[in-house]
Amino acid sequence: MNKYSRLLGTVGAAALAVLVANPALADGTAAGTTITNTVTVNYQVGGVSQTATGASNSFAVDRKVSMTVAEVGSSATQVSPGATKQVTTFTVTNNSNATLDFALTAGQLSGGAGAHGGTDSFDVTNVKIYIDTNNDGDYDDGVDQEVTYIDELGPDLNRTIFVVTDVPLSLTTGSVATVSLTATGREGGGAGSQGAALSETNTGSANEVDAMFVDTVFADAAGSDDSLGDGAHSARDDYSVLAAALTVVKRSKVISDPVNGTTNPKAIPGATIEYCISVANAAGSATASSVAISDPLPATVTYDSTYGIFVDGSVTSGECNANGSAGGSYDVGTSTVTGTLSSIAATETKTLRFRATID
Ligand SMILES: [Ca+2]
Ligand SMILES: [Ca+2]
Ligand SMILES: [Ca+2]
Ligand SMILES: [Ca+2]
Repeated sequence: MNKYSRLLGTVGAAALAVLVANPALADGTAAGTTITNTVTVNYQVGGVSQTATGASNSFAVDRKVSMTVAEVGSSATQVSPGATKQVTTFTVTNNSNATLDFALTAGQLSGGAGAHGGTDSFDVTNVKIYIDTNNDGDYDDGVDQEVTYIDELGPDLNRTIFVVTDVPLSLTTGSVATVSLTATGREGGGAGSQGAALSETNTGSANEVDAMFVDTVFADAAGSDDSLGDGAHSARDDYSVLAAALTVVKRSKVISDPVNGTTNPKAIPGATIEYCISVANAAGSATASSVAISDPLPATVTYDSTYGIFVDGSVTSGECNANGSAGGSYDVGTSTVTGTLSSIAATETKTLRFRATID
């Protein structure tokens, strides 16, 4: 029998006057609130009304501990290989009827199904937890503070929490890292410090002597990485990699030689060779930018400064076209041709061309 039904049994159907000190919240009457119930009994003796008698009963409302961790949004955070400070966003809501602290921990899957499809295939690094200090819903580097717990979160209130991580290099498109955020209820412990661990109690419900004792009941659900009624809740989100997949091909062809000219030329000393470096990006890939090419020439050829260097040309049927715009440079000291291609989107191919003569 709970406290409320026990009281009803005591007073029967007599008039009830329930005094509730705190306004009702979505999460119920605040823990520790004293509920006083006074009964009045009127009676007569010999047909004459007598002074009324009565009784009152008080008890304290117990503490229901419950919280919800939820991912913000419903898709993976898309990241580039090597990207730093990549964000997944969660909310932590206090569904308890008391102000509590909430310890925060971030976890990672080691394999298994991702939160948004795919399979967990890597771990992010440098995992940190931040609170949305300025309450704008976005992670602001240098503004939002790194935390290990939420301090003094009142009933019905929530905070936005960011899990911020770095992504390793050399990952391919479709790689998934699943992270979880777990919030564990703690005693409030005062502002500015994390309160003690919570545990369920069962003191006040056994008899009325202990009615003013505030018991603690875990009413939390099972989340992605916690259990039913364990004083904690959790949710997951994914990082999904979108990488560029570049293929580089270096071609050469003989343009002319000192004997045959441009008709069926051969690669004899004095012949002019055209080098073409093509860079292709695979379908479904991220756009590659700042594509910088560096090509040290072998000692047996001499760079053709008259012809120059052409960037952003195209390839047709596996052959480099004689196009592109003048660009790039040649460093005499290191005998190196360099040039930068403009951004290469998925399925695009761009080239860098130059000529040299065989010594
Ligand atoms: Ca992982
Ligand atoms: Ca913010
Ligand atoms: Ca606290
Ligand atoms: Ca739980």
